[in-house]
Amino acid sequence: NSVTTATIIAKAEELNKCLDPSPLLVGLQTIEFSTPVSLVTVRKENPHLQVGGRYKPDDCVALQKVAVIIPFRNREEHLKFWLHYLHPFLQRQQLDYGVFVINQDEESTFNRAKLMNIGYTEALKEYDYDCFVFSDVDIIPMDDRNTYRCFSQPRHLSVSMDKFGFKLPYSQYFGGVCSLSKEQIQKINGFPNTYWGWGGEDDDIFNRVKNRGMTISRPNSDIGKCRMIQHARDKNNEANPHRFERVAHTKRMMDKDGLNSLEYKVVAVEKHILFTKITVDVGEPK
Ligand code: UDH
Ligand code: NGS
Repeated sequence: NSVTTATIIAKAEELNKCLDPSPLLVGLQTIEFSTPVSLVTVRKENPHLQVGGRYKPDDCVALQKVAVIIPFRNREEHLKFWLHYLHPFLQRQQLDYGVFVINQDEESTFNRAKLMNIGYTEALKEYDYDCFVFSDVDIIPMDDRNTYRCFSQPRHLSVSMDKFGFKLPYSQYFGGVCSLSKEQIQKINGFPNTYWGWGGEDDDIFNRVKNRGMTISRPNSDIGKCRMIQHARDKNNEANPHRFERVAHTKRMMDKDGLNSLEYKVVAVEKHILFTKITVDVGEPK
């Protein structure tokens, strides 16, 4: 009967789990941005991808199902480097993963944390993901021992960035790349939707995690090394003048500003080989 079939399948999957750590890891690698890469090349480098930027190992059952969410607008060159380096990296980590580029439509002020909430919500409509990695498009990890998966506490992954001299800029820094399980995200009501423009939203997320009694997990600074692609300030992402005041009030705001107040419109969904691109209208600051 169906109960025994389910039990047998669960047992077989258990026996065939991928190893932790993955035997395919190579450790520290050089990362460089001097030679541009094309999407045609990246597609050739990754013949085992399924449409939408999906992958799962074919010889073992991945330990986690990971949705990688990239808040995005007008950074095509960075995205090519990201795909070039990260697809092979995630495959060496033997993850069952999908890549979601959440593209903010039009010219309105950029809203990174809201795009992250949207990525979480939209990815869950497609597959039973249990872990969410949120990555800036311009950050590339150097060492594949830095596993892009979830841990028993929310994890900060970009702990050792070249632009900060390979250390944390301050101990509460939670920007760049982080991972949270579905349960961890629900516990903090997702991310704030009310940070328009640059700065502070990552500190707000740090506060949410703390306020719910969780701690931040991190790799050590060798394994956590990463490079950022240098760039000029973007249009319509000026420093947010309200950021300090907002960060001071996370505790009061976090139960009413987050997944439970998220509103947006999906403008387009494009399934490419290398990624799923979801263009969204996030509205305007109130
Ligand atoms: N992002 C976009 N498009 C934008 C703005 C932001 O895709 O127009 C995304 C992207 O994933 C980026 C992330 O949001 O990596 C964070 O934004 P950011 O890279 O602007 O933040 P960062 O702190 O830089 O890296 C701030 C401006 C730096 C100016 C430095 C001049 N030397
Ligand atoms: C803090 C910002 C964070 C930002 C971090 C690093 O001051 O959002 O600097 O910025 N917090 C506030 O502004 C409240 S960086 O050096 O990458 O430009 O992530």
